[in-house]
Amino acid sequence: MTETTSNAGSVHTESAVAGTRTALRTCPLCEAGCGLEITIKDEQVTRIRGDRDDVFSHGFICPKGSTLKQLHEDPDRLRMPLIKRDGEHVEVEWDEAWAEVHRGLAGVIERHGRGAIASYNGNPSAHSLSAITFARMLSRSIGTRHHYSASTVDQMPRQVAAAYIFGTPLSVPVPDLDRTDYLMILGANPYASNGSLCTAPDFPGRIEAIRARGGKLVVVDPRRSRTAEEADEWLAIRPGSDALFLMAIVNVLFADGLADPGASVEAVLNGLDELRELSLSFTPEAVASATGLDSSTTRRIAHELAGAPTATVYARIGTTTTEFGTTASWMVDAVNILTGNLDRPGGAMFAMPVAGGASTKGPSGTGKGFQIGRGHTRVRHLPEVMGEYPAAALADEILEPGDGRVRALVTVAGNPVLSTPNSNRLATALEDLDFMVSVDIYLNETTRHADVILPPPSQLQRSHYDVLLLQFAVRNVANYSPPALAIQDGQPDEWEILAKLAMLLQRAGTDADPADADPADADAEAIAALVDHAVNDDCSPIHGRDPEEILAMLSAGDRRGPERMLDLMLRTGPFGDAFGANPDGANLQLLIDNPHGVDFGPLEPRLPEILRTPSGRIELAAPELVADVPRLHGAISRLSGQAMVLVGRRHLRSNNSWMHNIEVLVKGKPRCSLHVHPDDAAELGLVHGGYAKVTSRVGSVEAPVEVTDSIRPGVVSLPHGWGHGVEGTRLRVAAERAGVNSNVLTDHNAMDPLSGTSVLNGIPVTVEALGTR
Ligand SMILES: Nc1nc2c(c(=O)[nH]1)N[C@H]1C(S)=C(S)[C@@H](COP(=O)(O)OP(=O)(O)OC[C@H]3O[C@@H](n4cnc5c(=O)[nH]c(N)nc54)[C@H](O)[C@@H]3O)O[C@H]1N2
Ligand SMILES: Nc1nc2c(c(=O)[nH]1)N[C@H]1C(S)=C(S)[C@@H](COP(=O)(O)OP(=O)(O)OC[C@H]3O[C@@H](n4cnc5c(=O)[nH]c(N)nc54)[C@H](O)[C@@H]3O)O[C@H]1N2
Ligand code: SF4
Ligand SMILES: [Mo]
Repeated sequence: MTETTSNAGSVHTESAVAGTRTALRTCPLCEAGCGLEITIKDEQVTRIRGDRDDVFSHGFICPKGSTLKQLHEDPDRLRMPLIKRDGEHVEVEWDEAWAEVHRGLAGVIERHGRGAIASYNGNPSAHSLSAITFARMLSRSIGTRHHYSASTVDQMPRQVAAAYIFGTPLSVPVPDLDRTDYLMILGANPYASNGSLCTAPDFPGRIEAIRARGGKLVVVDPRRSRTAEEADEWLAIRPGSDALFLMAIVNVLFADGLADPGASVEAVLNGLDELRELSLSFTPEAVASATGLDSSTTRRIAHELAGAPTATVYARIGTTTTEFGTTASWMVDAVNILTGNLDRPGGAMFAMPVAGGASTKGPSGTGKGFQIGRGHTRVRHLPEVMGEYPAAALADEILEPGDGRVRALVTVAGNPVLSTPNSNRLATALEDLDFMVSVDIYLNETTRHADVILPPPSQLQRSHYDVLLLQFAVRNVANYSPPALAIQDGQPDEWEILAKLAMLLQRAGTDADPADADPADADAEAIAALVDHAVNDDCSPIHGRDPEEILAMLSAGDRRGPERMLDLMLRTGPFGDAFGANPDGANLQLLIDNPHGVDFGPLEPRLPEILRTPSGRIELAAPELVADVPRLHGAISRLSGQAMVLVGRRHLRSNNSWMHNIEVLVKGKPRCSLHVHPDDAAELGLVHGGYAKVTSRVGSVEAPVEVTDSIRPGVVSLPHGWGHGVEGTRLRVAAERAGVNSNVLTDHNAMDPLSGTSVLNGIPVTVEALGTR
């Protein structure tokens, strides 16, 4: 296999102590992307701390960042492929694993055709340079529409709204944290999560700076989260009602003559009058019983947002994973626009991604716009969105007999058995498959169903650049890290695994020998196609150049794989060197020479250049969004009468479902507990430290109770990603603090129809006391 770690030593500084060196590496665990300084002695990591010279994170790190060492050393982390034999996973050599993958896929294709293969991509693939550059090759090679991912249990609504309004699913405005005077956060808890769709290392510090300079923080959350505790004001909203609250703010902005987008935005704004019409009936009084927020508060907040020198509204998972996720995201943009805060410092701005930004491609100011529904799921007829189907539809597609039934599954960095709705049903479905292959570092609740597991090297053995997440950064920065530790002999890099899997999928059904599929060939083909595309694209800065010359420049020093592709993205990006045309511009060498990152400055206004709508204007009342407003109306009375509902929460020392095998992170008080308000506890006979049975339409779990006034009455909270200790998994630490899986309770039928995203917050439940144990 191709060796891609050849430049690993280039930024390492040898210290005075013999055999000791320092490596710099961006943390890949969450969206903050903190710079890490890693001390390595005799090829063992001895210390990880924040890189004080990192241009973006300035030394900030959370408790998870330093555990990349424990993750690397975790004896349960897979180093060799596993094959399931007689129901048990056994270690095998790579060649044997590949032969098994080839056999398995070929068998399914022979019996059922290509339409029977599906893929699921999980969250860590959004942070992996290998996956960013090669996962597309893999999904194309599958040759079906059956793509599923964690996006439809996460941010898809935010992307769909942005796509209709601004033209691409990556044109998502981010709150200009460092310059704003007023920040309103809905459904996000950056003190635990460190932010999402807002790449901002030390988000908490940036929030504290707002208050230190005399600004205001308002947090809208049914829980008094850690972030709410730091806020000037906490609004304990009823789960699922954020779209109504924001619509009421829009109503007030129009009614009280406060709506003023500003001249430059207004010059490219469609739909202002339609939005005014739409908002008429959503007065603060009309929605008050549904949101649980009194009308005077809503009015005051609208006036504060309009009156602040600058203000920005930011909303995340507590608003996107609800039945009105897309509408809530639309309303966030609407409020930012109407208060004159879109595209200006201190408001909501667009990043200018240094590499690979969708919003920097194609003709500026206009584009094809956005459509969904190129294909529908077989069973529930749910539309395709951004090239994928809802994760919550996967189990149906496997279990329901008939033509086109899914019979094989490829998972990459995903744990859908803990992360997607009605997970018991999905576990049953996975057992029913003819063949499953997983690219993953653990034998866990999902991969235990796989016939073959292909483990990539550890995070510290791989290079890094956040192609995706830097598209949502609060500054324009670029930071590349080479691998900190060398890859073991014979261990393929993650991109090589993905490329080879793609090749086997393409060749399945032919009599090609799997041993002949060399990732280097797929890489060569892919880069040639990318270069060809760039020189033929009249919007590219290298339009008309000689592809051979470009390819030779990219391949200098034997650069290959993700690094070579990243170099192309950097050089053809908005700050790029355009292969000599702009000699001081960015390229990979610049980033290698600047291992603490390169700062390209604060966000700058990007209107109208950023727009990619067919009209070349902001579509504030896109017909697809408008068509769903009657459904929002219909929810007012239902939400007003809502009984007990379940929401989630995150903890700083946890990371979705997969960092629970790291002792230093999970030790201490069990985190997977049910938060209950004292009034509800009294009424239901629940006691602190006792157990409760929580039941929804689709399932039930038993969890320890924590009585706390930090939650709104009528709401209980359980974190997701737990429920370990299942037979056939190999997560010894996690099994000791197994917790329960909250997605046993979430309903696969409940979704935001505009984006196919599951409702994970505001789940109707009943809660019964079980006594103490
Ligand atoms: N109820 C409820 N459910 C939720 C949420 C919620 O708030 N509430 N949140 C949702 C959100 S936002 C998300 S993003 C999803 C996450 O859902 P998923 O992406 O499905 O799950 P993760 O827990 O991130 O699991 C990541 C998997 O990748 C593996 N892994 C880790 N690093 C690597 C790597 O470098 N390479 C490879 N190949 N594998 C790796 C891990 O072992 C694990 O199996 O969960 C969603 N589910
Ligand atoms: N430590 C840690 N960090 C993480 C992760 C992790 O698992 N652990 N996961 C990463 C991932 S994949 C993501 S996507 C991000 C997510 O980052 P965030 O969006 O900040 O996610 P949470 O911390 O879960 O905060 C969501 C908040 O929404 C609230 N909420 C629930 N329902 C509603 C509602 O209907 N309305 C409103 N207004 N609020 C509601 C919850 O009480 C909770 O406080 O975090 C990332 N960072
Ligand atoms: S905040 Fe996120 S990126 Fe920073 S150290 Fe923690 S897990 Fe890593
Ligand atoms: Mo996520």
